[in-house]
Amino acid sequence: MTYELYYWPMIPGRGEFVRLALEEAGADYIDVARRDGIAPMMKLLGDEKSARPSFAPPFLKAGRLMIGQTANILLFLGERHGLAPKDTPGRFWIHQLQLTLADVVAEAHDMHHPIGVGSYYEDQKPESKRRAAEFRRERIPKFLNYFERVLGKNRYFAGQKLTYADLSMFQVIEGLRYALPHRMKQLEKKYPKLMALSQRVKQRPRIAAYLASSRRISFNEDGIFRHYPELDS
Ligand SMILES: N[C@@H](CCC(=O)N[C@@H](CS)C(=O)NCC(=O)O)C(=O)O
Repeated sequence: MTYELYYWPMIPGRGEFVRLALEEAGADYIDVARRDGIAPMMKLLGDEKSARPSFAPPFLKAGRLMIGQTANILLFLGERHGLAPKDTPGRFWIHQLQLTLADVVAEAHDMHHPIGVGSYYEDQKPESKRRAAEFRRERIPKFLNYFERVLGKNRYFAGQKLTYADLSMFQVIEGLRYALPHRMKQLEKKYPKLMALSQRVKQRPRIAAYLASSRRISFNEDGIFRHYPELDS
């Protein structure tokens, strides 16, 4: 089956967590908006006849199924493609980690949009500076301490076998490195296990091939992880 991924075509954003899972699975998929523009995606978002419309991208079409919310899509793909544990505690544990990573993503976004998603960064710069200072000082270490602790001596979060949460952890670390290179340089040595995990993910054959391909979209200042030097002081 060919999956259809619907996400904004110019940014890695939340769609990237889904792309990484599809790539690692070797799944056949179309990144619809990158191929056809955003019109089909907007049409589905506004489709009055759809019984289960998504509120926002990303969403995935899998045959007759339409699934929205990043963590929900990954729960689905993880089960289908062996990217999640099969036992119930394991499945919910990995889903829990994914939701916690989604919290990091939301806070990374709020660093440059602390007042409102509908306003430009340029119109909320003083507030962004305050928000970013707290994110750098308190929140990143709190999140990374947690992930380092729960990874423990494991190769991957669920043990020996890679799951979608490991792929997402890699993407979050890459995003933080892009957005806050100065701060991450200070912090990285405190998280050797997470850094090793990230490296392991990066070197997986399918991921390495994907990262080197034109399918991988670079981080940029329209996305979630943005580099504004003034927020990384
Ligand atoms: N919780 C959702 C968030 C989805 C989301 O915020 N999507 C963004 C792009 S990353 C969007 O297009 N939002 C439009 C809006 O909120 O109006 C998820 O994890 O998928």
